[in-house]
Amino acid sequence: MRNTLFIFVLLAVSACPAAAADNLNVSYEQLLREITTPPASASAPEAKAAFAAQAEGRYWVTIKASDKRERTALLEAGFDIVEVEKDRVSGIAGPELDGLLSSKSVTVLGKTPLAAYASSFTKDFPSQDAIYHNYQETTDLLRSLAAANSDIASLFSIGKSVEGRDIWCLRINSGAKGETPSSKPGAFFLGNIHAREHLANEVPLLFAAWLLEHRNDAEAKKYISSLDIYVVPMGNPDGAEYDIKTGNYQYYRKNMAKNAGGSRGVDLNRNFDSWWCEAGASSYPGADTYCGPRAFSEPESQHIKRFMETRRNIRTHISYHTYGSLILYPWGGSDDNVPDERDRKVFIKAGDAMGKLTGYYSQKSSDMYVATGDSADWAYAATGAFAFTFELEGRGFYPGSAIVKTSVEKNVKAGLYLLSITDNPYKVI
Ligand code: 0X9
Ligand code: ZN
Repeated sequence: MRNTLFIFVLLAVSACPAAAADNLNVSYEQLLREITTPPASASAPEAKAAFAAQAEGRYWVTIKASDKRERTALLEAGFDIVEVEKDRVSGIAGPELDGLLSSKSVTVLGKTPLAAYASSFTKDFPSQDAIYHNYQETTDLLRSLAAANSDIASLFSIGKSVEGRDIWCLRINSGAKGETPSSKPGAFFLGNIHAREHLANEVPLLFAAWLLEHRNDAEAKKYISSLDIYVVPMGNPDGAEYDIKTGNYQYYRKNMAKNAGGSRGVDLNRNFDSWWCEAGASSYPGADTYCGPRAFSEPESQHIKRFMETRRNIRTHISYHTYGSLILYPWGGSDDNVPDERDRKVFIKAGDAMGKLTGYYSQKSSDMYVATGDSADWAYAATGAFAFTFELEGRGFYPGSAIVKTSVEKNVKAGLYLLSITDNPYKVI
């Protein structure tokens, strides 16, 4: 179904370049329409078997944890916190955590085999979520958008992943193209550095599609002509592909690095050089919060580093994650406030404004838990960009297809707000 759409867009674009903007109108609306009407088909039995094998020995666990210090300690022990409630956290634990779960220091409130837990989501397993964009579909859509808007949009790779996939960046700028520097104020939207957070690809991807479709509306036009806008929707393409490739979700978080000792993956949101691996991260390679052998050990985080360091015009940034309906601002790796009082006020004001537009709750990142090495802390510390982490809405990592339309629409508003302050973020205070 999706392939048909891409072929249509590509044919239409190549056959009639002058009508490209009209075709994109079809494209964006069509994308959202499809999202509300998912195809109904059952998962293949062999895919179910593959998931069962992957889920073997892994559990969905609820543990007592009453404050952020306890939450941080659990992250350090390698527990993959997924949901935070007042007095407890829930998440995924593999066999390596058996010792922790049976120790006296931990109160386990619930423990369900991951396969049984996941089966409650069967109606939204990948065969029914075909409207989400996998890596090839993301690539195709980005290419279509760039081709149909070649006067203001260009596509380039910021570098390759561990497994050699290009990490694509769509740039929207009425003057500079590709990797040519620009002195216009820049905004950088990054998605999906955690593999299983597929909605975090859709939101920036479709925000880019929205901007280009509305390129002639006064507001979008203003930003397109005055700003340097970058969208990297899929920051961890290997992990995102691994998570879906059997047809059943794997609950996979990390990249696909081959670790010493045989395990797979580094948590890219613990691999940045901001108090690297000091808190809320694990140095155990098998853990979901594994920080890697050293800061920036991973090509994906290295590319994001280089990308931002070589574009010092970038003033605002969102890294999209799921889930929690939260807007988080630095610091995440320290209990402290950012030392610059004016900057702190900008974070609070802009976070609250985007909170109103999305219905998300804005707070200092470490108020959830302290976790060092995250990309937003690094981005702010190293480049001065006002860097936010968005935890998009939804119950679970696989919230189904209907949520995409809702989430994209509210995040278009937040994205536009961020663009509106990118020329001078200090104007909000
Ligand atoms: O733990 C993370 O990396 C993010 N949550 S997620 O469920 N998407 O994995 C939150 C990062 C917030 N940053 C800090 N608290 N440092
Ligand atoms: Zn995440």
